[in-house]
Amino acid sequence: KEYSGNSQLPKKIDTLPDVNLDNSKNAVLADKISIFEGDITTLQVDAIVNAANSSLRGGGGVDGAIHRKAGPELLKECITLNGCAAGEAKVTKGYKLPAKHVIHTVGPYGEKTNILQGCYKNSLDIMLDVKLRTIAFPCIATGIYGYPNLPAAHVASREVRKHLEKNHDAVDRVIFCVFLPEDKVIYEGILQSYFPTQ
Ligand code: AR6
Repeated sequence: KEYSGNSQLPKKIDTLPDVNLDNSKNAVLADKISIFEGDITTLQVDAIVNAANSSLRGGGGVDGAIHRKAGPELLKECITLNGCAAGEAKVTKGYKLPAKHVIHTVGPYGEKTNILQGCYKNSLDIMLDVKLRTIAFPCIATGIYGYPNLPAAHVASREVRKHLEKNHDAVDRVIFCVFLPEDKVIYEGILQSYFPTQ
């Protein structure tokens, strides 16, 4: 699917990453990053991340799609978790999904950067704890919760880069799963600056 143009998109993506890149790791890290455009529930990975709400009882958007595909056993396990605060993350099995696990995280309602950072950091920390090697993230909080797409993509890229700087040996692949054409354009525009290929 090719991007066909949208006048609301930023003309230029010029925010620079504020991580101190360890350039000696660039090639290794860039090799572990992908963009996938489409439905996250089709991905056969160790974990897909769910942009849930604090009840963890399902909802619309990607949350609805994940619960529909996983089947009712997922909701049963989620109910035992007693909810999840914004910025935190909790893991379940994947049930009927091709993904082995679902990491449920709750984005901020509105532009609260530290909470969105927490979503990525805590999801990646769970990945490490549970020894999962492949993970796919949707564009957390940018749908129903209304976080602006471009700043959200910077937060996502920065947190993943920071995590991989320390933990790249434990990670085989991080997939940014974009669902909207404008997010594909945004991630293609900025990932190169966080994950330069040389
Ligand atoms: N695969 C990948 N990405 C998807 C899919 C899919 N199947 N469906 C939608 N997206 P949203 P939020 C994208 O609204 O903003 C729920 O009701 C979507 O285009 O799902 O964190 C929860 O229960 C957007 O880019 O999550 C909460 O109440 C991104 O996923 C609330 O929505 C996130 O959009 C959470 O809102």
